[in-house]
Amino acid sequence: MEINEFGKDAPLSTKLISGAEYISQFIEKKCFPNVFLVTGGACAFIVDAIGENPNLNYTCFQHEQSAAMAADAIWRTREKVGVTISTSGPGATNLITGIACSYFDSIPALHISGQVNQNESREFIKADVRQAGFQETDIVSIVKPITKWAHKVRSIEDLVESLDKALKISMSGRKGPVLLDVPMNVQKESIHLDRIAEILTNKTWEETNKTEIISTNLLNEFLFDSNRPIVLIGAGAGLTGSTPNIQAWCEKNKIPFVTSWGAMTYVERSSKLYLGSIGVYGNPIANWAIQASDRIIVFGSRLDNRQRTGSPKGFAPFAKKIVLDIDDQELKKFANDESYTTILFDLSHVNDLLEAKVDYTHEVWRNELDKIQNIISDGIENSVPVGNLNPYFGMRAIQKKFKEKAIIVTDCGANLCWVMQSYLPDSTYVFSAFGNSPMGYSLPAAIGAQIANPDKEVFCFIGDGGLQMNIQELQTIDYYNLPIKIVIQNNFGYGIIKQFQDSYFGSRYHGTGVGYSTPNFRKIAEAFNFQYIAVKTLEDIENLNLTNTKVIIDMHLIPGALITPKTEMDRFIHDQFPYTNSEVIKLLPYGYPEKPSQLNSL
Ligand SMILES: Cc1ncc(C[n+]2csc(CCOP(=O)(O)OP(=O)(O)O)c2C)c(N)n1
Ligand SMILES: [Mg+2]
Repeated sequence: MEINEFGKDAPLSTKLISGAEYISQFIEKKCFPNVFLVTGGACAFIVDAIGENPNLNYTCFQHEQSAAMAADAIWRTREKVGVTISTSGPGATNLITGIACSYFDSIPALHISGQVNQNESREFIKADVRQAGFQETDIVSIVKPITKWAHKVRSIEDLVESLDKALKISMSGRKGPVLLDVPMNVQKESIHLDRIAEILTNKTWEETNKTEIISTNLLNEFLFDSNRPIVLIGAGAGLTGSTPNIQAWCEKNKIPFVTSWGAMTYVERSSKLYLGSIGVYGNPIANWAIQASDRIIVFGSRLDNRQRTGSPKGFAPFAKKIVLDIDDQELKKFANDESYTTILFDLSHVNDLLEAKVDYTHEVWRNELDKIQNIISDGIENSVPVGNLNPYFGMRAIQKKFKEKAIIVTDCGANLCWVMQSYLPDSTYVFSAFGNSPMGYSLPAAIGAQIANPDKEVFCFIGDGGLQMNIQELQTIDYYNLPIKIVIQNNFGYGIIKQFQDSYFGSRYHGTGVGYSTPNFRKIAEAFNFQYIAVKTLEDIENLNLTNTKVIIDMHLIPGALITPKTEMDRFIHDQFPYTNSEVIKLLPYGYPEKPSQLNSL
């Protein structure tokens, strides 16, 4: 921050500003200039200062959880830091699920909670009581495990230093959300502009980022005797903006590449070398390629158990893997497996590595992959019995309606899988809260995305269950007149859990069919002033005529619509349900183990 930025031309008489005004000016200069909030007594001074700032807007949500999820979507779709303001106690605790979405997916966000006056607080009365001030909650301790930094501000000087520090921490290294808890008396206190400048010049903290110095020849050395290389691109690469360079390097050296779901949006999916996303719900050919590969370069992916399954030993059993990641703790996971080499590396410097020229015979590997692709099925036709609307075909049909550069936000459950397993057009940007995956994320995230990108078309894909988790935000969409297109992938139940119950609980639908119900979405649409369209067939979808207004498209699916393909428990990623591909295992030369228990024989 330029130290004289705050009121540098201000006349002497206005050289004092309050804590609340300072927060408002800081956000105006450093963050996305539309603040997401639900007000309350303990944050009223901040909300007022924001409202009185002609260069800042604010959006009122109906629940703080949604404000946090919408702020998360600002970075994902605009690369500006989203800000929330909430009151103390329940206002702040309501943020938690949204903050966790940002934390697990490495998304910067700044959350500012109001807190009771310091002279009314537990700290002040020096007794270990549960609560002293009305609505006093120790939000800092509560969010510590899901923020990069959470801090209760103790004075206005501390506020000035902490805002600067919080934002820098949020955006540096492996990015993530931060929270500042600001007592009311600090919001009201005044500070001289010269003092602000002084504080920012004499910071008491320092940024540190550790990475290893590595040989530019690293990839060359790793691949020198490889016949079946694969590059796995993770969201860590996407978030550093390095994906186009990595993809260009793959194209130059003809190395097939796959992605995690989180990274799918960052690559050109129409490339012939792109095989799809991997994992439990991955695309079959991408999974097969991983399993057959002999060398895998992993750029910025934590290889969680949705990618490697609960039996990671069965993931790429014939490959040596090299993992480049900015988070040393993530790399520790691989310490006991000698097939992994790990390198602590900031992928924004990835160009240094991409000098490597790889010498291998692409055609042989390509032929093998083509052979597999030609005999396996992608599984999607098995989702529903013929004659019913297939969610995958529905997805393909609705894609044809997307405008160039449309933003697609998807939710959680079967509907998430159906969207992510479909190859979305290159020109679309697609995301979800992949690591935390709370039901109801995509609705407020679509609001954040639409506010941050008013010129783009925003689609919110969501299940009937997920919609009910944040249904109150339909009011926010109506009030701000946002032209969001909501597609309910309505299977009248908690589909993904039912599928799990089919496999392991003899189709006893406790909590998913029994005890779960859906409202009349037509009446819901009417209550919130949405256009409502029910679609029951592919033709209905093809005939959709979407205009620039908000709409709920209620896509009726049969309750038993399945996620196909899916890797079930105790299987490896190439061995997915429905088991139409199992025979192919035998055709391949690599002698795959079929069950984790057979791994020792490898
Ligand atoms: C907040 C939250 N509660 C519970 C879950 C567990 N869960 C995951 S998916 C799911 C069912 C989702 O139903 P729906 O939104 O209709 O999606 P479908 O699987 O039917 O497409 C549940 C209960 C969750 N992910 N998030
Ligand atoms: Mg459902």
